[in-house]
Amino acid sequence: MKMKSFLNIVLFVASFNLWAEYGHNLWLRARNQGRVHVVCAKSSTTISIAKMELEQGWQGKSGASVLLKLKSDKKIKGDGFVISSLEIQANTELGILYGAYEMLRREQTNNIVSTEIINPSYERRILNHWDNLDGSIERGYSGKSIFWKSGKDALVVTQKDIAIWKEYARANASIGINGAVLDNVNASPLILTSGYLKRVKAIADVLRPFGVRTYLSVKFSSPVLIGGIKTSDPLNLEVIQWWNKKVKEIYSLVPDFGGFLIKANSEGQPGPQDFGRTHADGANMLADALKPYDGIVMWRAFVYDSSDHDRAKQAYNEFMPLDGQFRDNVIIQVKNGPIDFQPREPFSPLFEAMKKNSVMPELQITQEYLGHSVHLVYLAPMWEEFLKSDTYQNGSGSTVASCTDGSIFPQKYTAIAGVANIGLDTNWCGHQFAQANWYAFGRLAWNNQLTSEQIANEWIKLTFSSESEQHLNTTDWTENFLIPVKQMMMESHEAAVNYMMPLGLHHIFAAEHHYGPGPWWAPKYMRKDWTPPYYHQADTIGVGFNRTTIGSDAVSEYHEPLKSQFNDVKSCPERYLLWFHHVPWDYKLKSGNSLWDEICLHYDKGLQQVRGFQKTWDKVQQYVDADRFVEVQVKLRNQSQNAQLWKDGCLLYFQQFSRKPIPYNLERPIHNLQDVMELDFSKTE
Ligand code: GCW
Repeated sequence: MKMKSFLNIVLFVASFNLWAEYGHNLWLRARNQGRVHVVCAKSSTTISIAKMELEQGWQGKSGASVLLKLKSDKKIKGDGFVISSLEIQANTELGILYGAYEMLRREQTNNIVSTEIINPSYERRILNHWDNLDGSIERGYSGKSIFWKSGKDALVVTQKDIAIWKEYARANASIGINGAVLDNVNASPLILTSGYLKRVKAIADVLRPFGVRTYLSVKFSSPVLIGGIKTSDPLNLEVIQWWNKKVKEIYSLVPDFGGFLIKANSEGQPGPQDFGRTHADGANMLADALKPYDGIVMWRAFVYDSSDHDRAKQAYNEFMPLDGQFRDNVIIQVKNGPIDFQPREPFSPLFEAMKKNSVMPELQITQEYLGHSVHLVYLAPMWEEFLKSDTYQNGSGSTVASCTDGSIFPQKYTAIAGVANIGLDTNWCGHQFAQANWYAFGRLAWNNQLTSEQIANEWIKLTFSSESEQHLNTTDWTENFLIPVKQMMMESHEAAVNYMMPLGLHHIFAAEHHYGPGPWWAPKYMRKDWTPPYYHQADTIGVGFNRTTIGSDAVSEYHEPLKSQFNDVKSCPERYLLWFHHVPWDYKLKSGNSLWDEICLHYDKGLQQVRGFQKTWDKVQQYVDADRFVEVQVKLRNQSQNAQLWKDGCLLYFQQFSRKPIPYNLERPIHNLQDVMELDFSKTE
């Protein structure tokens, strides 16, 4: 290896300690406890990173010797590896790197290293950055973009840029993420102009040794907007040639470019339907351009328009008939639920319905609908629930995980995406605990069978290790820090569902910012499916969206026995009750309580859970450094206040329809409805 790149790596690893107390080091805090000798017959930048990581983070026996062995083995798939206590074997250099991180993780979390083959669940494990070229981030809550900036130096690549891109790539590699879409799906055509493509090349060069491939979101109308062509019709020869040329230009700069992500004919974005063509026509045209270079198209199924009676059905209606018509290097990217990253949704029926073309899940790591960077909400339990949902695609046991990772139908490519929560904030994600969501996405993308609890366990040990080094193995640390903090994390998603949208309620957020409550928000000028009353349908009889066979019939998009189960109010799981049914206020639930009482109990419980998190956190002060302790403490106070607003706002609003008292054993609201509503309007005007 050249001396210069060797020094770069040394400096880059050494620079981590400067940020120690502010969470900048993420889950990569451990420092070596002893010497290790790492041997590998091959040398390259990626192998040097693997060696250096092992040397810097070694916690095993001092003086040990570790062998990194590049040797082909059919049992090892893609980026996988075989690990044993002092050896890592892989087919590729990246496999060696992932093995090195796994070895360190196991040492640092006291997980004995036995000989094991570890293959990834998905071939492509990708972060989607909704970063705009001016440096702002759509639904970003952790500062400006790490990739883009505004101003006259917008395209100048600085040493600072390179340093942060390296740290970012390293963090991703350590959890197995191997792709990054660098710009917002609401794409600017400028990304495909030569100045921006040069910056893309600079980023790709930094990410490459860490195995992170670069992808771009592109705007379908780019041929018109920057190509000077009169149309963007995907069947027009000039348009086809324009894209072919553009793709060639990209690969001349970034030879391992991953491909395109496209939001088309959705929320005002242009697409093939503007020319009377289908999603398949549009996607295939781009897929053909990318094919010679092994590039893929990730075509999003997030589509809906205001004319449809039930937004939850639209993606299925548009894409299901096209199953089998997409090229094999197109993957349909589907959000986990049928509507839009709500605190809880049933899985999108497209995961079961598409059988001939590949489908990839899109999860949202950034907490657009889950309290931004203020609320402590660990998302892995929600993702676990989703991945383990049985779709019945190929009989019982056909989980979403197996419908998407190639274990049911052979797929040329398998992939999973997460909308990133990363920005220039010192702690990367805005909230110290939001780092756990980035971590969990990577770990689940690598192994979709992991439990959210296992992941939380790992993350806590790695993230709070430096202050607890002396405690890590003690019962004191385990009982008084690890267990209560893990319990708080594991409960946090259900708590958010309770105080925001229990029992299947959905999309009753304040307009625009999607943070606080807004079930009342319905200005006359606004299209109906952008207002909460469209979703909750509250009236004096009851509340909830009727999606049964006598309602919008969305239930029929699910495979039996789910269709019948969801269709019957008695068998519908209560967590989805108001998603599928309009239920009378005095309907008796399994608990024996009326629907109204149960709604009140859930809102109150959610608030009490957050109050409990505050107590848990205050009690662990001695185990956490002062900076991170105070930061989280303050955020939990804000979360409590916001949970109180949710409870008061929603209960007082829905009470106007239910006309029933809030159960007398519950704490009374402390806000007036009018005040909560005014607060919402003042933020959205
Ligand atoms: O959840 C909605 C967001 C939009 C986003 C859109 C999408 C990028 O509110 O901000 O746009 O989904 O996923 O395309």
